[in-house]
Amino acid sequence: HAADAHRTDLMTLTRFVLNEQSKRPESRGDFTILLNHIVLGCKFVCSAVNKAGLAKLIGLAGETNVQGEEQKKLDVLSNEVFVKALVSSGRTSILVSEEDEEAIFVEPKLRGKYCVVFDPLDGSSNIDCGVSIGTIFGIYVVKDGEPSLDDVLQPGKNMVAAGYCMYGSSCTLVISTGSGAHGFTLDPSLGEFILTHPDIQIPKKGKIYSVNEGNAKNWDGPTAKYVQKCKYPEDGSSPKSLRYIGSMVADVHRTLLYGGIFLYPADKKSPNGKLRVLYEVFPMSFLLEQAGGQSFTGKERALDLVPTKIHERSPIFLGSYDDVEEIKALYAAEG
Ligand code: AHM
Ligand code: MG
Repeated sequence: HAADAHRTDLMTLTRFVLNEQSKRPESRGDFTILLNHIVLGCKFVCSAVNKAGLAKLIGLAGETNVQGEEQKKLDVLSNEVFVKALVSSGRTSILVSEEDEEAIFVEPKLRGKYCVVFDPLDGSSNIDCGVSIGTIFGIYVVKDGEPSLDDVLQPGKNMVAAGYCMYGSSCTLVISTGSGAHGFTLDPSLGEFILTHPDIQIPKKGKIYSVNEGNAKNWDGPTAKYVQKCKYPEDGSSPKSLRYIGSMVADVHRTLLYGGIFLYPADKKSPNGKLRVLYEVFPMSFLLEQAGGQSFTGKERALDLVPTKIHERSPIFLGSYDDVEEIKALYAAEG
């Protein structure tokens, strides 16, 4: 049909979220406004990432971030864009960014009811070679009264929304406000995110595992046993394939669409793993659960974890329901 070639009824991200919010009687459009500012940040970063080679944006900015890593110019730029967009939305009170050691408390006249935790540009080791990178974010609502760190040191299950934007071969934004995980693709000619992956359901069991095996000599028993079973299954099934990009957003996005498991376990050198609870582990765990998968820390459901510091880390095992069940069983057996 000729009509199919040009869809005329486009479900943009704004329209989708307005629809979702209209089902909530208390909604006054604040969330939609906040999200529009997050989307502006994502579009800016997408455009900057695409032009990275041209604009000579790549390279060290000569600064070091909180975790002692060298910052690339694109990280700095992305962080600034997100902070300014979020503050100017007038809908936030507290911001926690991977790039800022301290939480940012928004000045009283611009305050709103949301806290946003985010990693403005994750996967920094992949910037210079043009491999997929992304932005990750989670959103909490502040309690009444003066905003405080307690508003963000909340278990992930208290988030009201979470999402990521992947700057890959296309620019894809996946978001959940607690009723499913939905994927949108940026149409560059329109400058709009269009719904392309409604209600993503992760396969119940997958054929892929994703982990940095270079750390194997330092793994604990259950992780080592699990990965061994991926390669040499004991139940007659085929071995799993290994895929590891080293950008959490890209590795999780593939896991969500194709199924399987993503692991960033503890090891002897990093007893809490590498990934950050607030703006890496929680948003991804939220999305995975919304898509029918699971997320586990090695001890508990990841979304039950109560962070005590804004830059806290945790081991993470997330993916298809059945695959995460297996790793849970191995940790349970260890006692
Ligand atoms: P970053 O915040 O410095 O970009 O590090 C986070 C990234 C994740 O995207 C990815 O899952 C992980 O680090 C990869 O770590 P490793 O290089 O140790 O495998
Ligand atoms: Mg990161």
